[in-house]
Amino acid sequence: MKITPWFHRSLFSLGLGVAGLTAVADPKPLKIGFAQTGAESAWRTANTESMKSEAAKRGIDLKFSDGQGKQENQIRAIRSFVTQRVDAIVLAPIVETGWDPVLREAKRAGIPVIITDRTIATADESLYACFIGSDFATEGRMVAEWLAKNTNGQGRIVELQGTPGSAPANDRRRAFAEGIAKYPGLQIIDSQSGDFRRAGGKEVMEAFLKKHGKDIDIVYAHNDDMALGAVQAIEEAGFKPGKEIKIVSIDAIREGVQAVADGKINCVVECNPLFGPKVYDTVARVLAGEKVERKAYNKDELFDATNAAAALPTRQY
Ligand code: GYE
Repeated sequence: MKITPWFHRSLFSLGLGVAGLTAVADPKPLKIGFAQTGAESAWRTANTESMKSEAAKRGIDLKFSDGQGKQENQIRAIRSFVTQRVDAIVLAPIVETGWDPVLREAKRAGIPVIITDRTIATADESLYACFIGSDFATEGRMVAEWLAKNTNGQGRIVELQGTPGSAPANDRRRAFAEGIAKYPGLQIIDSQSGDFRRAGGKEVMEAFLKKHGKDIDIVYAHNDDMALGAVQAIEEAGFKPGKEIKIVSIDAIREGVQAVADGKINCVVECNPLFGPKVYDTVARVLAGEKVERKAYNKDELFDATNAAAALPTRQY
């Protein structure tokens, strides 16, 4: 077996080192640094809550950093985790590129990095231990298929993109475009970023309505917060969301599923943010030197008028 640099350290953190030989447990809790993107959406709030509450439950000493939507803040946080000599680093990368130098610093310090939520683009796969999150391309494809089925393959679409350069914006955009390409009657007539924020979705939708007016049949939003912002903009412009203008989006936050039950949004594809337990299980396995799945995807469902109301009572976020 190849002994990774973090393997030795982890034995001590888990109380199995020299102390383990004499059956004396190491009381030091596991120290984990988590570099979160920010607080842009309800999805993000639920994700942060899952990571924090699960850490508290397990007695993990969690160093939490809110990147406030900026990659440079996240890079600074990772550097500070390295200086603090945490046992492991969890990163939810705001954008896909630009992580190699700081991940190399973590690697040199022997600290494993677990990428969660959003993927990164790197030529050096040894810079992180594994990825845990959702398959954004599948989500985009599911939305496209639902639309094709429920519109007879007809409609002019405006797209509300997520944060530019982020994996979910890139993948949801590409997979959706590929998905509707088989239906020439479905056309994207405009596409802009609302940065995954409700206010951003509302603002961009207002501009779309000014520019395209009645030409808009469908809104494809990369997340529910922007879809809910679009609902507001559409209502204020005197149109009926969900009827005159169909809306489809991704996340399935409670408010999104509620809007589907209310007939204002037509379909939401789930992107489950509650993977704190899975992340800490995986960190423990990585620290124990076990082999883990390179990319572990959460399973996501779809909600529309047929099942949204029934799902509401058990929605967790
Ligand atoms: O869909 C959006 C959030 O990265 C999957 O980020 C996440 C996305 C999620 O702001 O609401």
